Amino acid sequence: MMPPIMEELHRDYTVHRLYEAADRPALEAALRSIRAVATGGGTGLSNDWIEKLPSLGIIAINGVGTDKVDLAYARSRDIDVTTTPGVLTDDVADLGIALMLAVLRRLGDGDRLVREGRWASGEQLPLGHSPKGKRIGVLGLGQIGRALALRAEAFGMSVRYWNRSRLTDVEWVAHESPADLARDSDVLAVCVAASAATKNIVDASVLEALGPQGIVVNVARGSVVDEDALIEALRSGTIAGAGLDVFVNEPKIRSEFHSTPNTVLMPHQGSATVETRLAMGRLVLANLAAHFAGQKSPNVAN
Ligand code: 8YV
Repeated sequence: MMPPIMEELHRDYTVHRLYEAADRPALEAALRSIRAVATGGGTGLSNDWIEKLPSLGIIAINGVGTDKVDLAYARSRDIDVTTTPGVLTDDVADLGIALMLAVLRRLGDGDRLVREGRWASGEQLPLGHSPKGKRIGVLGLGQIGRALALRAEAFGMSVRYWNRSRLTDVEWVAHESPADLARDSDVLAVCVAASAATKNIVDASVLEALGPQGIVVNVARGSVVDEDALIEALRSGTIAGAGLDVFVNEPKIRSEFHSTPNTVLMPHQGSATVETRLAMGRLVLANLAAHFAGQKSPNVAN
């Protein structure tokens, strides 16, 4: 979390930082008295840790993903799990569009070509592709999926989607399955929340259905895409490319991604802007403050 947020945290609470090795002994001594955990969406808190914290009453996630916390187990121990909804929607959607454009217009390849002096030596970047007139399939039409869909429309794309539950408040074409969606899309934008039900929801059959002109963009979680299948599909030309902000084993991602063609990689930056990280941090502080004031936190997810 950003310095102003950490300052407030330190002002109002006794803070132990798990990620600072020097703090480990103090942390071990304090385990029984720790009443709140602040954590990242990609980090969460394991059940092993929850068991070590008998006084824990709240896990305040600095993010919207709850896949790294066992929500039901936390509830069974009367622990609130809170998130930071709303404030990161636009930035994550922006990054999804940025990744799509980066793949379509070969931003990564072009940047490398210029920097490495290959342009000066006469090498040409192959032509890119226009988003205009293409079909974008949004997998998971929650807040982020909707924001991404609206942006895609501004680029002249037509939107279709798949969502776990039927939606009655949108006019975009709904598809029955992820494979049906992929078959009817040029760009598959993965925005679905990670859970046991959505693990590997983008598998080999979905990538096959997307086809050799198709592009995958993932701003959700690595776990919702079968990475073996994705790497194979990129290598073999089963799909045309991918723009990825999230991976299964972050930050130590599969080394195969270093050499997959037409792939733009980002180190999980969807919500990583100064403005949004401040807004997220403020929500974390608000969730903690309400909890310690004996009130229900505003953004309890379990
Ligand atoms: C953050 C996220 O990168 O919201 C989420 O679930 O993954 C991201 O916003 C992360 O939570 C930072 O702590």
